Amino acid sequence: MIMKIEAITLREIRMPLVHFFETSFGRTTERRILLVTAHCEGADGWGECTAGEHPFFSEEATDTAWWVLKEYLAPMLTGQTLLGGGREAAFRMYGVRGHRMAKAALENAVWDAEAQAKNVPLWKLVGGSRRELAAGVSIGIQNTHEELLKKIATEVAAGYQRIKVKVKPGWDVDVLAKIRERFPSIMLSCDANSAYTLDDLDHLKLFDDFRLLMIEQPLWSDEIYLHALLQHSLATSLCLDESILSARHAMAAIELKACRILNVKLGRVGGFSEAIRVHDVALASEIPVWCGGMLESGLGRAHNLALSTLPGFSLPGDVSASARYWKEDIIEPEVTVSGQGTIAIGDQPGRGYALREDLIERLTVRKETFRA
Ligand code: OSB
Ligand code: MG
Repeated sequence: MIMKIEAITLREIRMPLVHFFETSFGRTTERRILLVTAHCEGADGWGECTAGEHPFFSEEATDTAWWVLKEYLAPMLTGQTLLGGGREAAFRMYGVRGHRMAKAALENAVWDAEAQAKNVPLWKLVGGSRRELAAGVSIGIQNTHEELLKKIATEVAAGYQRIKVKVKPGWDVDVLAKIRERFPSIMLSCDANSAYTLDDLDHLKLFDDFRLLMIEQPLWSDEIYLHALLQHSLATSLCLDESILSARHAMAAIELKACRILNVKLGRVGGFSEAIRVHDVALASEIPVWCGGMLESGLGRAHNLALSTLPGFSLPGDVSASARYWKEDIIEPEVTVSGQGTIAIGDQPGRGYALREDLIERLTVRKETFRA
């Protein structure tokens, strides 16, 4: 199919979170989200940049993404005629090194337009087949243990199939022990966002007492080999998030036995094309994957759901209801989760969730459109 990209719009929206979200690298109370629109002949595709407000999770941030999109990525695609849709968009941005979250926002916008232009659901276009997704939640560090236990109780009662809690030195074994005491049989995992080093080996071995599904990214964000050393010393499975930026990294991690589970994030790996390749590498090695989240608005959420329909996504993802994050989400309908902790995938063409463009306009703090 021939798709001409006539213009590209960048916009930044501000969305306050219903509840602050705290990880080992900091607390977020309001998101500054960069949205990209690819104005194609006959269809507008939208993509969300998952970069955070600060370069703490990765090197990227909302402002670096804006800069690289404006100066480099948008000029590479405006006025261009693409025969290969989203995959070709990724190919054409190859010359810019890194900046994967910025690239993903634009590439995914083209996939979004392609699905509309072809009149097929986005999940089918990316090769998915699952129609009922298992939903999990990621719960941040709270002010007190009691507040965390209360939050877990709420999410378990809502039906969520897996609870993930954030940990860091000083908020870990005591917290996990209390959770296990109160909730002996829930599917539980933890995410350290690189808060430990190998000096913490003996301490990390204590995590083996809590029957965790996994420990996510305990060590350095750019490290694979040392995770392999750690994995050899632990009974609990490791899962890599920050360390996996491409299918090559996934292959290395699997061959080194650095983890037994992989988290796939659209932004972190640079868009749908690479995320599908990461999935394919993992599936071929029988390594289960799940879809990570980055506190996305409904748009990024819808794209995460499409990705999660691929067959290798056999563990509950950080895909959860809009209402956990936003008083009002920018999509219609919002993402909802059943009492059994599942999300139903519809048959509508495109992303399957309409954008509330009036609301988006009201949330917008800056906007720029580029043409060839
Ligand atoms: O490591 O998975 C992570 C949020 C921001 C940055 C990194 C992470 C997270 C989450 C939240 O865990 C997942 C979600 O969107 O619910
Ligand atoms: Mg993580």
